[in-house]
Amino acid sequence: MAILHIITAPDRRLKVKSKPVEAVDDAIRRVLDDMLETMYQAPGIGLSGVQVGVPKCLITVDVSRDDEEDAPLFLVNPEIVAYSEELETYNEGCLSLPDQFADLERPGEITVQYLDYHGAPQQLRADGLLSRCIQHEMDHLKGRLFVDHLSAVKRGMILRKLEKIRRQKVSA
Ligand code: GNR
Ligand code: NI
Repeated sequence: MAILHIITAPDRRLKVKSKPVEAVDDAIRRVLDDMLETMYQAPGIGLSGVQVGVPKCLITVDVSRDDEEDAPLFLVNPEIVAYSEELETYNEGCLSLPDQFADLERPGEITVQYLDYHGAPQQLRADGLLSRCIQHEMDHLKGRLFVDHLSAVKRGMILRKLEKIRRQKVSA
């Protein structure tokens, strides 16, 4: 297992559309294991392949609380097959937009089909934080970040702030 580097915005690699996985083999499982370890270490509740430079349709999620058992979830080639009409608002963050948060409306409940860690087809109905996290990760697979849901003004503010932080780090 290995900790992978998480790409932060602005970076063109975060805009790449991820490719479906052809077979869930040992090489894919190794990437999933590394993604999970990277996500726990960050720490975050979700991670997509594209964020660690692997533009394949791979997602890890764990929305269990600190006082609960770990509940890792691996989603390969996820497809959302149903959305609730009701929208919910949640203050979203992203490991690729460090320390940046914004309220975002999304459908509260989803049904997602995917392949699990063993390549078996699964269907999951999710609400609350799990639904939020899966929708956020699926945006990454389409090359989208949560700031892409905001107005151009708000998005520009966040991205310029991150550019400035990067320039300070490079010159330090
Ligand atoms: O750790 C994360 N927390 C989070 C909080 C609200 C909505 C979405 C997320 S996902 C984020 C990790 C991440 O950036 N995954 O891509
Ligand atoms: Ni994210």
